[in-house]
Amino acid sequence: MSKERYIAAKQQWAEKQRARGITARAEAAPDRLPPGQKLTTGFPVLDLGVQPRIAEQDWRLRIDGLVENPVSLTWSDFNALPQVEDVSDFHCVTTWSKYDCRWGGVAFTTLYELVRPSPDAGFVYFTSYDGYSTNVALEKCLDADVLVATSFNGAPLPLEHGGRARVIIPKLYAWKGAKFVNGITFLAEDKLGFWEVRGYSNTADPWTEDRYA
Ligand SMILES: Nc1nc2c(c(=O)[nH]1)N[C@H]1C(S)=C(S)[C@@H](COP(=O)(O)O)O[C@H]1N2
Ligand SMILES: [Mo]
Repeated sequence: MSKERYIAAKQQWAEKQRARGITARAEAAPDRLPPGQKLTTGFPVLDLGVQPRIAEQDWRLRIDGLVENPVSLTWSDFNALPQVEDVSDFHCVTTWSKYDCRWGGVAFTTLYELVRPSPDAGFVYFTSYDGYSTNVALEKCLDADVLVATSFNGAPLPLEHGGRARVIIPKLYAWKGAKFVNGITFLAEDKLGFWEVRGYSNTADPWTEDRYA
């Protein structure tokens, strides 16, 4: 299952790059703004009241759980991985959306390839330097637009938006993307994250207004 998703994600990536050259997406496209959302041109900041500033030499991204090759990546290890850019829309459950966010970093599929999850892994649990956590079904992470991002619109990711690195999962509400990420754990069973234990939806699909459980 995961393997097929992973291959499909790689194909989607190639198709998206090609499609971008042919047509720019229309702002007014009726299928672009999910129900109940309002478009913003600013970029609101949502956090738990702390923005942990991690020195380059202290930063780590641990990827573990049901994997053949657990890693603890340093900042230079991370930046030596293949880098990609992707433009996507951002939907916060508090009803604002922002179009055309240009994120740069490492594709989730690259990290998946690196650690080699076991066939039993079906869920991913993300943790952060500010104590935040969130959980996502593995298949939702294997889309080509899911990144661990370290840049935004061509500049290093600002601290308030989750620098040094944050997760971006454009097809889900933005709380599923951990800012200040420091851990990615592959699990056989789902484990609820910070907002999920507080009543937010586990699946978080903006298109069905799947906001609260
Ligand atoms: N570590 C961490 N990640 C987080 C949050 C947080 O409080 N801490 N808030 C989430 C929520 S609710 C949203 S809407 C987005 C906000 O990202 P932004 O501050 O860049 O707009 O980050 C998500 N990731
Ligand atoms: Mo949010």
